[in-house]
Amino acid sequence: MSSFPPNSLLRQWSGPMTTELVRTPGDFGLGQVPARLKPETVTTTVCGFCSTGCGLKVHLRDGAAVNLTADPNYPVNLGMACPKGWEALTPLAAPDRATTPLLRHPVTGALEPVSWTRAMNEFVTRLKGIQERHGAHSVACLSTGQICTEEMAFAGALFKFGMGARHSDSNTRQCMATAHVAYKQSFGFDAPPYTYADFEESDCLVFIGANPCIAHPILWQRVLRNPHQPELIVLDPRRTETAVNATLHLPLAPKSDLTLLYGLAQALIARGAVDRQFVDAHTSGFADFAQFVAEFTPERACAAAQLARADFDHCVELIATRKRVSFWWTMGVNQGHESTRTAQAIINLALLTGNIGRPGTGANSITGQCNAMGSRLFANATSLLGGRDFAKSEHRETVARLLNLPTERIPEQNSWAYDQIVDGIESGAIRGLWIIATNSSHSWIHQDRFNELVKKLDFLVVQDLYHTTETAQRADLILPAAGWGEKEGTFINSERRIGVVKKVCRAPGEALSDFNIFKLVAAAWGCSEEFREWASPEAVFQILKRLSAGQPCDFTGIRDYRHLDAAGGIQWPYAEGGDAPTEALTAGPSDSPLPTAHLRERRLFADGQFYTPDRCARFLFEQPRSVAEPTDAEFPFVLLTGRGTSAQWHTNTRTGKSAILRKLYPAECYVEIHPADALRLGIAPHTQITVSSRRANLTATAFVTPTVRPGQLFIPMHYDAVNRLTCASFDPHSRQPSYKHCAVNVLPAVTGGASPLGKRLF
Ligand SMILES: Nc1nc2c(c(=O)[nH]1)N[C@H]1C(S)=C(S)[C@@H](COP(=O)(O)OP(=O)(O)OC[C@H]3O[C@@H](n4cnc5c(=O)[nH]c(N)nc54)[C@H](O)[C@@H]3O)O[C@H]1N2
Ligand SMILES: Nc1nc2c(c(=O)[nH]1)N[C@H]1C(S)=C(S)[C@@H](COP(=O)(O)OP(=O)(O)OC[C@H]3O[C@@H](n4cnc5c(=O)[nH]c(N)nc54)[C@H](O)[C@@H]3O)O[C@H]1N2
Ligand code: SF4
Ligand SMILES: [Mo]
Repeated sequence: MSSFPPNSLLRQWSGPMTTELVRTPGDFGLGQVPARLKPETVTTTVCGFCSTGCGLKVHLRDGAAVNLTADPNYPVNLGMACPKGWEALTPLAAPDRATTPLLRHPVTGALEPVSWTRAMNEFVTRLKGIQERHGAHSVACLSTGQICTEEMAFAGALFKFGMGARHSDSNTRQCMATAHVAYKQSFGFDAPPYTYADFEESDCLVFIGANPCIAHPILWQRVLRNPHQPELIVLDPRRTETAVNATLHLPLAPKSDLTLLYGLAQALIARGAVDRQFVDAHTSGFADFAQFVAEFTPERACAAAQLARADFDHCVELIATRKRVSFWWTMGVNQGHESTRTAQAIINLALLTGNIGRPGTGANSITGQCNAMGSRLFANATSLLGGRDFAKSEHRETVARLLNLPTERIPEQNSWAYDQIVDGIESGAIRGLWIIATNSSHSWIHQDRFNELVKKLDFLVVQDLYHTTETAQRADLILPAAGWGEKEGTFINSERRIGVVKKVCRAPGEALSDFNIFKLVAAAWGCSEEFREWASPEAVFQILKRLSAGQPCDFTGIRDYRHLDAAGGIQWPYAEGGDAPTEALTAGPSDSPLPTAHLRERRLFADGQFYTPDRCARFLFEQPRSVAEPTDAEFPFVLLTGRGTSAQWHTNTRTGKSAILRKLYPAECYVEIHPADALRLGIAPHTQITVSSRRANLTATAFVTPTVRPGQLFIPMHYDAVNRLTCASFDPHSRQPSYKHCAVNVLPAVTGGASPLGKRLF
């Protein structure tokens, strides 16, 4: 530790501000000279909440952000932003920001401010001590899809190649693991094929377990710009905001998707809607699939999904007859007990009808967090850097060569998944845990068990913007992080677009960017020599380019941040020597009049060549299975959970800090319950009710509404008690938690009374 000079590093790293990143349009591509900072000027950045990745203009005074507006020139959002985007600067100024490291006092148990030197000293001594006593893999890491790609790559490389540990996963497991595995198995690589122009080019959009009106409002705006009078089919048990706008809403029974989708495939095959030419040339396994789905008759599908036969037939008719059908799925699919096969059942529909690779088509998973796509490719958690495989020796050798590291530094086995890490705490295999930019104590499934288990840890480090999160409050050491807007790097959005985020504010107190925290850790751990090249986010971007070379996600054609900025972000793949992103890259003909933004778009598989060894996409399927916790007499309701409003973000640590956003959603937890159930149980609107599962119960306000069907309840995930109820069950292939199904009961609360707000919620 003696050679470790945090204070000088701190001084060096806390600046400079955004000056070198503020440019006038004349700068772009014309040399590298930064514009002089004017008293009032504007820079661009990408939003740090959802995976839409909207472009924002940040208005600066004296180099610091004073306001922001939606960027009309960014090809993603075309001048629009949702409430979270407009309010993105507010959470940075919250009074509960962590401004110094905080260490739990061994006697009083209080979290007390300490210097970075002390914090790093504790970090290293405690975690190294655990490794010495219990082995290198007894320390685990849970990270995130919400920091920059350069930061997550640094975290993953440092943790595995520097600290010698193996088990790291992230909140992307809760979110995108299913899409990741489904694509990898079906297409040979984790590659969402679409571009956002497809929302406007489709003549039939099928949304499955997705509520973009709330969760991806700007993508929904893109749907509304569609000039083709498209059919909008929504498969969601709830009559969501999106379902209300559908031309056909199929309110399927929760978790009946797989049977229904197989039934749709059977019916499409039976009516001759198969694109034989495409299937023969570009897919494998169709004959087996057709045989497998033969038993999924319309009667069986409708019975399982509790749908009217006429609606089923109408859906088949639309998919069969429309020319450009696109399938979009999100958490209603990914968060299920058989989610990987369900996602692949969607992929199968696109393949068999030849709806892929053309404008307005595709089997399209919409991503969740701002950089979930970055974490899928570069977090070095469950996949080796660049979408590679830890278990393949040639992949390990390539990465070792590119990083100038001995191959032995790279673990030969994959990490445990999130749930296995949690089980590892229970068994005593995991003794130290480093949690970065995720609030597990609120968001993990069967929360009470998680929160009991973390008490068993010898050392828990939490790296967050706020010291008040449910997880930070349980930490032994809190590392104060700079947030979006206070650091630079890149994000990759849902359509594979790499965009630049910039430092437009100074982080409060001694908070450091995650990137600089990893630098401090590397120095304190004694492995900074191995990470000498990882000097700045932009230096790491060059390393990432190298790691992408020759992979499907190759982006070696991007020069640097400046290039990305000038181009309005660039979608991968964009290999060196490839077409310039400002040229027309849309595959296939299009008859729609398009804005210039369209010229900056690209989709995959126009040539029908997939990333599997035989270049064919695979039909993958499996018999449906029953849910982990079916309803019964004691717990007769299905609990659904998900996003509540466009103004709430996950565990609300950020959105809860904005007075404007707080006006846009109910302060207290509420439960959607059908009027027939409310009447039967004597539950009056806006009174308190108790919802109980086998694990816990919570009290919330009854929102009596026919959005849910009888026998179903819905509670938004943003209220912390929700995951006290959920049942820890997982898809066997992706190990993603099944957040959207557990058995519960509901009763008027013992205490009764009106809403704690004393007013109507809606
Ligand atoms: N405002 C806001 N936006 C967000 C987020 C946020 O927290 N707040 N989070 C972001 C993230 S990380 C993600 S992953 C996305 C999530 O985006 P979405 O997946 O669109 O949002 P959810 O509400 O979780 O789930 C979507 C729908 O799945 C339905 N569903 C439940 N069970 C089933 C089922 O068995 N089958 C089918 N077909 N549908 C079912 C639910 O009723 C719900 O309407 O949103 C992103 N955007
Ligand atoms: N019941 C139920 N549970 C769910 C879901 C559901 O639908 N239903 N959805 C799941 C899904 S899809 C997701 S993605 C997860 C999300 O679950 P979480 O990841 O736990 O949710 P967030 O509130 O986004 O937590 C991010 C944390 O990182 C901090 N943070 C933000 N930016 C930075 C940064 O730059 N650096 C650092 N160090 N910290 C930062 C924030 O303050 C916050 O504490 O929840 C899952 N849980
Ligand atoms: S839609 Fe997503 S990316 Fe766009 S402004 Fe809203 S939160 Fe930000
Ligand atoms: Mo997510």
